Amino acid sequence: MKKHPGMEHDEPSMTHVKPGATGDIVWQFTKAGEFQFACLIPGHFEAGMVGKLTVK
Ligand SMILES: [Cu+2]
Repeated sequence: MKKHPGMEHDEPSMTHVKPGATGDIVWQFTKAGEFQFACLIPGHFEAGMVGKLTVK
């Protein structure tokens, strides 16, 4: 993302929200495990916009 900051992403598994707004993503997992999710805006992952979830 740092190499291509103008790159646009538009996938069903992602959403874009304005500051202070909210959005929804529906993920249907087909197997158990630990998964990471993160913001793709350059610098945001490093700033902590990342999370982990566990599917049991
Ligand atoms: Cu972000």
